[in-house]
Amino acid sequence: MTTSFISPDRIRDRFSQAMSDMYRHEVPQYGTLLELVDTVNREVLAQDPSQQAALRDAGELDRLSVERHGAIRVGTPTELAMLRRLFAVMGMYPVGYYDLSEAGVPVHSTAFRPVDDESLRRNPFRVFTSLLRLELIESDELRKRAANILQARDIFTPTARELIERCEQQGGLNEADADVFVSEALETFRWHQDATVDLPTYQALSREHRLIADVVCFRGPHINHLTPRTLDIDSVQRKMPDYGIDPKAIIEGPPRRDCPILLRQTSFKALEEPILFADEAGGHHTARFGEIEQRGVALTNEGRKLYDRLLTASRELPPAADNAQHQARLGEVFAEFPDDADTLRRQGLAFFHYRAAPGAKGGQANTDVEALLESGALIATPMIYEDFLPVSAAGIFQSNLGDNVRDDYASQSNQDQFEEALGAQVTDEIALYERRQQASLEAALAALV
Ligand code: OOG
Ligand code: NI
Repeated sequence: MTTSFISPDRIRDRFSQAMSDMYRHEVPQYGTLLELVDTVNREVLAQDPSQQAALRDAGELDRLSVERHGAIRVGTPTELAMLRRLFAVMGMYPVGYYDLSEAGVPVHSTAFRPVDDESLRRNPFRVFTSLLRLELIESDELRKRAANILQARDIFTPTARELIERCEQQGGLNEADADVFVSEALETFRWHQDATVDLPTYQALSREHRLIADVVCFRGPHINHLTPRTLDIDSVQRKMPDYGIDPKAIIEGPPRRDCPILLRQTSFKALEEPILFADEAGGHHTARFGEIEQRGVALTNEGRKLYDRLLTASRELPPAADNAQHQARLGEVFAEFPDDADTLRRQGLAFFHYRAAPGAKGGQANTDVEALLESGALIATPMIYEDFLPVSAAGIFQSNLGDNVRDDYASQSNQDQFEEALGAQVTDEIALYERRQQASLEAALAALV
């Protein structure tokens, strides 16, 4: 008997759709954000037919409204390791290591995401996944209490576990199993308004850090935000209040540019939600929000160093009064960063995807890339940044934890410890862009012979 497996890309596509439907239902304000993003995207396309044509050519137009990422936080190495296996079913693998302790958030993180060109094109959905670092809790008593609470929960359904194992053994899932997998996997990310602990325990953990209470006190790692893609983040930021949405103070990441780099993000502040505690006490918790993102070209190590240097310089300026002022200052500081694709490429600051022009032949011996680009035989397009930025992520975390959050955890980057918990190594994101760029160049040159 032959079984045919459905591609992990399709499972990821169904999963991200199911997650979006669930989240819109759970957090109605997120649905409002999606409407705003859709309106702004339509406006941009109507004003800019060339961008519309470019998006259509790239097969992107009907995918515009598909969510680009989500985020969760887990409590134990065992949970993280099982999540790695769950995401692998959908073709999502751990890329990058982010130490957030430096920014006062006691977690370290990775992004589970598709890695090859074709899978990224089909559906780039990724999940920013953080592991709580209980060892950063000072009080012995509280640390042990949190560990015990986490030990007692299982965040996966028995059927999800079974299907993950089946997928690993068989090398894939058939259509029917994939459907069941999607709905069972979804259970892990669902919101529960009944906490697993009593109110005093919640309060004690919350006093240590709001994030610790968020991870420890519930049955599972509820999805805490989803993030659609916008074509004009500045416009969405300005219009949020008109839609009754309260945006965070500033847009994170680089300023607006002609040639966008990396990632710009903003979010609306987490909502206060009613909770029923295990002792029947009622209370509130703020956890879930909505975010939007706009992505630009991925930077090489050199480019990233320049970005980090300029960002640090901008952070040394006095705090801006509002987003407009913040953006204006950022723009001045970033004037030093070349803002056209050719210069970024020639100076080795950004990654590009190469392809042979249709019908072009460059001759066997011609591997002079500049000459081929010049003649139009070879075409270079910016390679989109698929990852996250630790300073921006910290800003997103902080704006959703509310005020008065302690932030005195020292930087304790520990990738080895994270990988041990994960049960695998994370892929270095820069090396991955490098490989994809090289492979596209080799394929393009071969096509020109
Ligand atoms: C994750 C925050 C980071 C982003 O887009 O940088 C993030 C979280 O709050 O759990 O999602
Ligand atoms: Ni996010």
